[in-house]
This record gives sequence, structure tokens and C-alpha cells, in this order.
Amino acid sequence: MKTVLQKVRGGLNTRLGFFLLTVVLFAIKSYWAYQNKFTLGATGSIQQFLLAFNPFPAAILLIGIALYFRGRLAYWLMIFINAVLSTWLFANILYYREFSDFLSFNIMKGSGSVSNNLGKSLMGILRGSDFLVYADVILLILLLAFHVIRIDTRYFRLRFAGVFSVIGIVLFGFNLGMAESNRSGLLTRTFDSNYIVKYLGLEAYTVYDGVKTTQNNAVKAKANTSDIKPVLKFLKKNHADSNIEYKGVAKGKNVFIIHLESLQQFMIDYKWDGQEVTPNLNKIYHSSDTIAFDNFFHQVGQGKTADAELMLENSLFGLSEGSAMVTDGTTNTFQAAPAILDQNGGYTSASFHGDVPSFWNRDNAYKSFGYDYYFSKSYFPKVKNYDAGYGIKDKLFMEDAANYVQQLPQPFYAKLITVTNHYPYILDKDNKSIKAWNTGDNTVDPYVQTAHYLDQSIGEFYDYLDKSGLRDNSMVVLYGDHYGISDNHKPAIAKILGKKSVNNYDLAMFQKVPFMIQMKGLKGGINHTYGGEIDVLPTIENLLGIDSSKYVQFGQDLLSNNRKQVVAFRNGDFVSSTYTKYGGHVYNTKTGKEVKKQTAAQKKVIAKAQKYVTTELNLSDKVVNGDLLRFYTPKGFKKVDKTDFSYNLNKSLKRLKAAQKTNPTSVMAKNDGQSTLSDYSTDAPELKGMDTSDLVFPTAK
Ligand code: GP9
Ligand code: MN
Repeated sequence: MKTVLQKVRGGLNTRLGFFLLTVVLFAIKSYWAYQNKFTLGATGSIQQFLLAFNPFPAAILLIGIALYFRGRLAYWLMIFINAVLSTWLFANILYYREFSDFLSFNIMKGSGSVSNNLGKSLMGILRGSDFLVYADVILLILLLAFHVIRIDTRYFRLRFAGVFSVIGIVLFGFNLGMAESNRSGLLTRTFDSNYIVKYLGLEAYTVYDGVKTTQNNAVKAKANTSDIKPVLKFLKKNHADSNIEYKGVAKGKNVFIIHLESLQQFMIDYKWDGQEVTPNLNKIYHSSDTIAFDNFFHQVGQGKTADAELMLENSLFGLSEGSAMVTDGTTNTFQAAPAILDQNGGYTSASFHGDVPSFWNRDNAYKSFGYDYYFSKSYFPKVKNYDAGYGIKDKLFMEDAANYVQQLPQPFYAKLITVTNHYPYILDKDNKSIKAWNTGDNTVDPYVQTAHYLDQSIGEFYDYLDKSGLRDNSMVVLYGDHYGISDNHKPAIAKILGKKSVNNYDLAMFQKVPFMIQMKGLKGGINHTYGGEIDVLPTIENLLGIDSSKYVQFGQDLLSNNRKQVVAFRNGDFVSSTYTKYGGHVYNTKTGKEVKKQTAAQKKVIAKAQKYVTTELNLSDKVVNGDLLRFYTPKGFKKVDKTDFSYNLNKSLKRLKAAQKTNPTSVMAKNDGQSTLSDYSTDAPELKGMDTSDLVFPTAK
């Protein structure tokens, strides 16, 4: 009787056996690399399962190609394909170590922002254990070379090879189905390359990236110089003269952009559990030196936060599908706020975000925007329980950000992206200081608690701005990026708003988000103009004394007296000062009454607004999809060179340190190099018993 070992050996001596061994070894190796060489953040049993499972479909499909070949060739092809895949894994390990992201075709093509130092810097960061990705390849070669496994040269039916290809495809379909059910919109919204690798594997990510890049490049290749002409014509025709009264009132001031994650306008002055939910923001909202807007709408599509960022800093719309920062952020030409402010007033620019840098492709898109610094998770101290959901909790994050804000040469443009008030609104007990809603809709109910927490974090940051003196020479812009409670929760929305039910008009108004500009000495008040995120950049430019008319920007100064007041939603619906179109219904914006039978005059006004909305969305899409800004450089604007920027932790810290000497204008430099963080007080429970000086920030090596 054959022993088990003999049976196994016999099996391995067949072509099928060797194939299965190769696949299993490849999968084990990939799983090892996922766990040890990347930070994919797989949480929960489904994600853990998929992480182990996803190398199989790719390996069966790709290594299975060898099964279509005869004799010895099939064996060596299996090893060769495995070696190629391993080399790809190896390259990604190195790239990931430096950039916390996976290689994409755009990056490799050289038009990417990092190609200049890719080869050089990668060799320096090699680790011995990286070579373990070749362990299975070498093992398989040795097994064959020393005849431990014999090559089976018998005829292998092509039909069997086909069966394995089909199995590979079916397994991939199963993988994709599970991934989509765990994270819907994975491939359409493309939040983060880390997510695609976590769910579908490195090979699937590469294929996906290749297909997207090819499609994208085909559109760009067709575009030419004349395509920008209709855009310029439209913008000229629809330019709203900026408000002279406010022109340049903030010239030379620091600019803070405070991103209030998922915060909706109805939260302002809202009371629950016997208290104001956002007392700090309410105070800013009603302050005499704040211009607050109560008819300001988000205009995002699937790109959510990324769309908001794109609009705010470029006055270009996000795309109708996916996120433009992901699809076009790495390669397109942009004329964004950081670059404009740098060239008009020598601003230092920095974005702060308490999560991995790759989310929404910020690590690449920010270079195209001209950001000098991008402070992401690794820049901040790790304290116990410091993050929840989408990154570092707001109270800790705002304090951490202050540590770098104080080091930025002034004037600066600093964008602080909060995350705690993000679906699913996770917050630990110690941080909750207001009751959850009781609508019975579990998705919605905790929103009020994270919104309250977000507000407290803003209050603490504002206190620091006061104490450190930054409030005296800064303009603070606060905005909600998009809804937190989606239209799918109508009964809960009705309860929250104290209504019996909500219709499409209510839902349209529910898309309002806070937008406020606060600066000492600013002539404030609550402004009722109808506007949205697309309008922010021209508004800020005018306040800083920058002429926006020469740029390709689709918004209109919110303070202008001759605005159109037509706010486009990304799906083509709109709100205007007269009519609102939402979900196929038209309403009178002022009364909320549905306009069922339109008079000829009404029809005309509504059609005009619709035409404006459709045209501006189409033209903005042409600019982004065709990369049309490469054909138009505004007078006096210097094209951004992406290779000027690096967000590598050590390099950035070194640069920041050097700037304290070469350009000693930062708050800290002016404080004789002493940190002002002791001015920061927070009641964050994670820091209980700790002093600000106990926070350990990374230092330049
Ligand atoms: C992720 C965070 C949230 O980095 O900014 O993104 P969102 O899901 O709101 O688009
Ligand atoms: Mn968001």
C-alpha cells in the first residue's frame, strides 16, 4: 500500500499537481506579503478571508496560461509567469515602502509626479526579507532541477487548461461579488488603491488600473488646443464681477480651510438632548466678523470628499462617475489654490489628514495642485485608541495639526480635513457627550454624536488660534463637504427635522452644508445667496485680492452682486433662487410648492437654468477628461512642476525644519523656536493625564 507521502509525490509528478503546488505557494507568498509588507487594514472576517482568497483566482488564471503549452515548456512557463508576478510584487513592496501606495501605469509612464527619484530612492530602502517573494520560485526550480519532482511530459488536454481558466474566472466573480457586498462602489468610486488590493488582489488592481488608464488616455489623446475655446467663451460670458467692497480685504492673511466632514447646514443652531449640537460653530456662524451662507449646497458626486476638495481648490466639478482626483489627479495639469496662492503672495501650502496618504489619491493629486506639504497619518503621534473609522479622531487630529501649523512659514494656506463625523459615525463611550437620536434608524442615529464631537474639536482649535495669536492674521474658511445622511433615510430625516414626511424639495434643501468665512474685522452677516462648492475659489481669490477672471474656474464669487444663483448638482438637478429641480420634480424654491403645470414663462426660466447647469457640467467634464488646462496657461501663471514636491516623511520634516531658519516667519520661529502647543487645551480622554509635551511627533533623521 502506498503511503500518503508517496501519493502526494505521485500527484506532484503530474502536470496538474505541479500547477496546483505553484498556485498554492504563490497564494501563500502573496498573503504573507499582504500581511507583512503593506498596511491594507483588513478588518473583520470577510476582509480577512478575501485577503487570503484573492491571490487564487489571479494565480489560477495567469499561471494557468502555461497549461495551454506542451511538455517541458509548460513547466518552465509556470515558473516564468510566477517569477514575473513575483517581480511585480517585489516592485510594489519597494514602492509602497516609500509612498504607501501601489504602482500605477501613470506613475511608471514617467509623467507621474515621482518618476524623477523613483529608481534612486527605491534601491536605498531594500530589505533582505523583500527577496522572500522569490522563495517559492527558487524552491520550484530546485525541486525540478534535482528531480524531486519529475516533469510529466504526457499529453495534457487543452480542454483541461480551458477548465482551469473558467475556474479562475468563476472564482474571481465570486471574489468580486463578496467584495462588492462588503464595500459597494469599490470599482466605480475607486476610493483607494489599497482597498482594491485588499479586496481583489494586486494583479486585479494592476489590470483595473491598466484598463482605466488606457480609456483615460484615449480621451486625452483626442483632445486638442481648440477644445479649450468653448470653455473660455462660456466662462467669459458668465463671469460675475467680483465684489469690489471685499476685494483684497484678506490680502496677505493666512488661510485656514477647515473641512467639516459630512456636516450639514441643518445642524447649525439645531438642538437635541436639551443642548445645542454645534455650539462652537453656531458662535462662529453668528459672529459679526463671519460671513455665513445659509443657501450653500454641496455639489459632489461619487468622489464625495475628493470632489469637494477638487471643487474648492480648482472650481472644477468632480466627474459623474468615480473620483477625478483618482482618475486624473496624477497626470492632469491643474491651476489650483495652493499654486495660485504661492504665485500671488508666496503662500506655503499644507493639507492635513489623519489617514493613509493614498486615500482619494491625495498623495499624487496634491502634487498636481502644488501642495508644499501633506501631513498624513504617519506624521502624527500614535496614542492609545487614537483612531476610529476613517482616521485619527478629530480632537487629537486638530491638536496634532496645530503642531505643524505653528511651523509653517507665513503666510500659509492650510487645509485641515476632519474625519470623525463620517458614516458609520463611530465614537467610543468616553467621547460621547450627547444622546444619540432615537429615530430607530441605526445608521442615522449616532450622527448627532459625532457631529457634536466634531464641533467640540473645532472649539478647541479655535481657542488655540486665539491664544497663539493666529486668529489676528488669519482668514478661516469652514465648510461641510457633503451630506452625512443620504436620501435613503427619509423617515429618519423627517423625524430629525420635526416633519411628518419629506418630499423631494425637502431633500434638495437637505443638501445644504455650512459655509462660513471668518476673519477679524471682516464685515460679516448671514448671506442668502444661492451658491455651492464650485463658487468657493473665486470668492476666496477676491478676498485675497487675486483676479479670478483669467483662470478656468466655473464658480462665481459668492459675494458678487450679479450672480446667477443657479447651483448645479452633479446629476444635472439644480437649485436656483427661483426654482428647484430634484428627482424629476420642479419646485418653487421660496415656497417649496411643486410646480406641476408650468406656464410658458416658467418653462422658459426653468429651461434656461437647466441649460446653464448642463453646459457648465459638460464643459467642466471636458476640461478634466481632456486635460484641457495643459493647453491654457493663464497670463502670469507658472505651470506646476509635480516633481518639485515630495511628501516623504523624513524629507518633509527636514524641509520644514530648514524653513525655520531660511524663512523664519512661522509662529514657532517667531516664538524663538519654542513650540506653542502648550497653548492648546483639549479634553480628549485619550490624552488624560498627559501633557502636550508628552505627544511624540516623528523627527527628521
Ligand atoms: C477619507 C475621508 C472620507 O480620506 O476623507 O472620504 P469620503 O468617504 O467622505 O469621501
Ligand atoms: Mn467626506
